[in-house]
Amino acid sequence: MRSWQAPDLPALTVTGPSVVLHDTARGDRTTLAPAAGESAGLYVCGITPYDATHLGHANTYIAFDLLNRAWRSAGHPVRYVQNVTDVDDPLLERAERVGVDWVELAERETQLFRTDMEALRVLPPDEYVGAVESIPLVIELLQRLDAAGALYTVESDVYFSVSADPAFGRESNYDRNTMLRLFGERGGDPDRPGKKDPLDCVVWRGEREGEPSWPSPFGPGRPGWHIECAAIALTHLGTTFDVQAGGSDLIFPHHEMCAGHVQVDTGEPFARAYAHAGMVGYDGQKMSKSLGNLVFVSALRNSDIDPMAIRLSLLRHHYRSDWEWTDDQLWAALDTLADWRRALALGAGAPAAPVVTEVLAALADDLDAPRATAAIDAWVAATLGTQGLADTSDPHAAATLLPVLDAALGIKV
Ligand code: 5CA
Ligand code: ZN
Repeated sequence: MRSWQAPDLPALTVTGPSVVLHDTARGDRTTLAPAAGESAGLYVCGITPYDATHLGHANTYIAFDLLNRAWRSAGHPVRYVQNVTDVDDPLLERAERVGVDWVELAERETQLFRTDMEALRVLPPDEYVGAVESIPLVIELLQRLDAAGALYTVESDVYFSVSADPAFGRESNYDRNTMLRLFGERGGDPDRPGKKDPLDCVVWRGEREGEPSWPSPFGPGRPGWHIECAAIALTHLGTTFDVQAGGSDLIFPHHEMCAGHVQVDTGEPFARAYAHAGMVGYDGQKMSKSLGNLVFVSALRNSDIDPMAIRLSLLRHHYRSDWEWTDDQLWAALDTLADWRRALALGAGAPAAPVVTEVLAALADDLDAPRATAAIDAWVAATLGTQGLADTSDPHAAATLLPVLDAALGIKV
């Protein structure tokens, strides 16, 4: 499907350091340095388009936009793939409940997501791929998994046997009780009778009355959730790529199952690293479509809020932390952006070269955007003379900083 419009990406005259990222599977930091001349491969799980785009979504996509940008700053081309879960239970349930056609709902919300991503200056994926259009890829992968003996059926549904995956648990490292609890909470069916292991997941859901379905060698039905991302990543990024990313609610079962499907198919590990953004809360709970405690990016934009202030308010939190949204963070970001603009409009300012070094170093250091934005704040304070004499000793300060703010942080002032 169509991706979205790319923002300009100014070329930098300095090269950033190699990118270090916290890998969920290792439980530790790892250096992501693709071989010279090779692209870095990035898969970020996309939205389920029935209620786009809340600030939790925006936070996750902006987090991994920083990774995309940090790799590019370090001189690596990036191949970026993202899916759209444009057929799945929550989407169908919402469409049914509000009485709209599920295809129309998905298209409308996907389009809204595109315009939100453009406004927030998120670099678009090279391949933006829907679940529905990927059904042939899913079926091919399922046939290979079936040949490997990893599938079985319960009534009309096809299940993946987690015992077929010798490395099951490699990504989340959760104990079995935690897996069982999260599987039940996040779309799994641990209690269904007839399964070989309660953790086995549906990979092909047999046709149900009133639900869309597609023909397959396993009977009419539709793809399960995890097989969708496994098939899309495998097809568009190859057997092993650098990073699979998403919010921390995807650690288990989603990313574990994706890795399991591909491990059984290819005998190779899936992503080299797994990165997870923290959850944004609102009114004391995780911002979620099912709870309905949402702040929409489009609603803020419709209220004349500068999207760069939305982006800045999210960048003030480290991507791995869980935090609570409050409106005053947005007002603070608007004020900060006004100060940044005032200082950068002067042309001359405090020495900019060390700030550039610090911003690129911070972002390469596990995407430390709070540290990067603090470096800009300090430069702005020195330039405006907030705490003493204004420092205008660098005549080209603004011209040096502006492209870095844009290319590395995605903030266009
Ligand atoms: N379509 C699947 C992934 S294949 C899905 O999880 N869609 S989603 O629309 O529910 O979420 C899209 C992304 O936003 C996921 O990475 C999810 O982890 C992230 N996300 C959802 N809610 C929040 C939140 N409150 N805070 C941070 N990230 C969130
Ligand atoms: Zn996914």
